[in-house]
Amino acid sequence: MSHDVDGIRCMQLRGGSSKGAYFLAGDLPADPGERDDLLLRVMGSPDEREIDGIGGGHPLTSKVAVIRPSGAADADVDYLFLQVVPGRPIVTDAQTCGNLLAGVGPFAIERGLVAARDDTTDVRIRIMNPTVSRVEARVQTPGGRVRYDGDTVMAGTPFPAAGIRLEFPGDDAGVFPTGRLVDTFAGVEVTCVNAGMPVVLVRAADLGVDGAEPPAVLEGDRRLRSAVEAIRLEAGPAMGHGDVRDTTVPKITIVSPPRQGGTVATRTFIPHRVHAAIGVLGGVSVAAGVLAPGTVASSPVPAGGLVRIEHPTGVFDVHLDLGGGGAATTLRRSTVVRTARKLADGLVWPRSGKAIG
Ligand code: NQM
Repeated sequence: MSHDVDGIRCMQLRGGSSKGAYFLAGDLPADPGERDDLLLRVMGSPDEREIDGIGGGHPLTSKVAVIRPSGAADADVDYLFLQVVPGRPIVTDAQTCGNLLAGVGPFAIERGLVAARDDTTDVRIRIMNPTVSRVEARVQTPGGRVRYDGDTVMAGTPFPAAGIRLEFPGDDAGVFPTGRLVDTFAGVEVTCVNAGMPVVLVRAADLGVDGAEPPAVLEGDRRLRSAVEAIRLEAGPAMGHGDVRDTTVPKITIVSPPRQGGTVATRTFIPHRVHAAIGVLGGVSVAAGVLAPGTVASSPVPAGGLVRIEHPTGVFDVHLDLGGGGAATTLRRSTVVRTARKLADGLVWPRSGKAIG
């Protein structure tokens, strides 16, 4: 069977505040190089607008989830996230995506990898990207079918849908990968944190911005963009990621005092465009940096560990429990609620492999 002639089975879902193409691993080439070439041609990159593919021309809508039955005894499915970078011939597995993760449970049930049980079905997911490795998704399945409609409103998505609870068990790995609560990179004090997504926290005032600007204003500020990239290029190796020029981690989150009754206000470079909201695991990492004392983002948090993160389109709530202390802080558990929706199911056809003429 030829993928180019016969098409490839694919389901498109909105997962959280992102949108992606979901594939069964068995429907894609096993060789990662061939797979990535095919995905660039399916999504439409390297073209900034992805006009000849199903990608949406923005990192948040140019995402791929690859799912297979799990090889681990304590998981039902394995989830590999691939970021197809619009405008560049890059497909990277350097990070996971907690937003597309919301669609993994529904997809696994729809494709028959997991049987719907009662009114809700728990799907145990092993994440194949670094760094978080396990999550349990609770999907609503009344009458044995995935339910997408509901009343859960999730900032970053205008319409209500059925809530999906994602629970991340913690581990013993420290959340401060440089072993310090504060570092100085490119002359700016930062906190490097990784509670599922590598993130560098920077105070807005230290970058000469207010921190409440719309994403387009921040993206249009060339001075700010180069300051952020200079920090990122120094932070990447210090966080254990090597040269990060061509990859999507770490993210940079600019923090400032809250304006809408939340715990902290954020704007996040992912890492070159500014997020319309905030990533899920990016949010968990920010929350860890806010809850731990002594970082550039530490803020008072009510008992119970609810951190309310303001972002450009609303507020993202993260419940988390930290262990250890100081630079040896660990994540014990975190829980978030997302929604997902099936948008399309069928075949996709890649453009031809001819070079750009
Ligand atoms: O942090 C965007 C998104 C993400 C990642 C990004 C995400 C996460 O919002 O878990 O979800 O940071 O590139 O989809």
